[in-house]
Amino acid sequence: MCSDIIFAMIQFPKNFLWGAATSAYQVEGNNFNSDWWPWEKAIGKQPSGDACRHYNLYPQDFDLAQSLNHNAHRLSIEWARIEPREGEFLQTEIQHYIDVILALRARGIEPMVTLHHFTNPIWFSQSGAWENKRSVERFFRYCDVVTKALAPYVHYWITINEPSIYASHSYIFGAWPPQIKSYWKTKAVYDHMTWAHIQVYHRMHQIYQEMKLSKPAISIAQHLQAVVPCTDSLRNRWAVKLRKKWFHFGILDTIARHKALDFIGVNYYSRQMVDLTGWGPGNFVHEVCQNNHTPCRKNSLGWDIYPQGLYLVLKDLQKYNVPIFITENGICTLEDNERWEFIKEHLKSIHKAISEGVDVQGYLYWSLLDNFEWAEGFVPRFGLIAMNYDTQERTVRESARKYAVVCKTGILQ
Ligand code: GCO
Repeated sequence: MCSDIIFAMIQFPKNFLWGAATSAYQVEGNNFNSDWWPWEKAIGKQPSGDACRHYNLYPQDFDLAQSLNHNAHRLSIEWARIEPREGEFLQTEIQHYIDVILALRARGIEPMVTLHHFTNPIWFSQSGAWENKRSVERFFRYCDVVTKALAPYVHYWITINEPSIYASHSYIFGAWPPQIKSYWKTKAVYDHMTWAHIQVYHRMHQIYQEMKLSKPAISIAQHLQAVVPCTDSLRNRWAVKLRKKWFHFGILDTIARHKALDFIGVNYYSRQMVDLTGWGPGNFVHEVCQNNHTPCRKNSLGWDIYPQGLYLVLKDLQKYNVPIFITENGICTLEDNERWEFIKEHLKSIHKAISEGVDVQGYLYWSLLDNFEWAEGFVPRFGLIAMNYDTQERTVRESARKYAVVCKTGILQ
């Protein structure tokens, strides 16, 4: 059995942030200046098309979030809308995102804004994307423009979402654009993203200072899995150690060393079972055991549901001594009661970490709405709110109503 955690009193700290997360490309629709747009069509996957038409329907979606007692919401800005051609910044699009953020604030919902969530402008991709070392200054310039415009309205920022997932899916597994398989390129991409975060972080703080605004809180959203060895063999122990170093702590250590980490954004979904069958680099970097040694429930994409792993991850992060926000945690399923179970069990795991001194300050469920799940298209259903993509009709799920009680009271019954 995967879930075996039992607790008595489940009360979360005062001022805890409660809400959900989305990303622009996955919900807005019609992001035709982004690199995923031509790629979806080229590979013949389900295209993102109108998605949830959130670009226009955001007031209605935020009304729903408000009615569900959310006091925080994570969203992202689509770089390709702001800068569709290199160096050309569109004031109308910047204003759009100001309006979006003000719409949240008007509903008493604290925004957390992500500047890069997997997609790039087409021009940026055509000039080598993150492989090119000029990516750092290009991203810096975009962030500079956006921060100057949005600083008065935003406190919490994520510069880059899941650098390790972007780098590995695009450059190790070749599953996402530009579909390359090269360890060297992966390393270059990862290094450029790390360096970009550090530079942008310091520039953003400087902008807030120049504008005489109180200090913002800036981080990355880090994808973290519970890395669990199937046996205690030397090979497995090494693999766990190396993977945690490469994919979990490496980037956090570097940005903490450069004093560019105000909090940690944790995206947690699942565990990874480690049972290596060889000593090759591929075994160490990404071999995942398929033998189901300790079976547990799975989501509709086949990912193990492993709530106690979130506790383990949080304990591992305690050493950084900064606040932690769960910036994503969610389940895709067609059985909504599984969603509520999932949320409940993960909240228990978070509470256990809090009761042991881990400074978790918020929980943002992935996702507010069913949405475009990248290469998987619209099939996986992660939303608190169900989408009918034919009619664009939204339906609040029962799990969302149960979660709303926790959002309101800070108590998990
Ligand atoms: C990610 C992304 C989201 C996904 C979510 C479910 O973290 O991978 O931030 O865009 O949709 O994680 O897979």
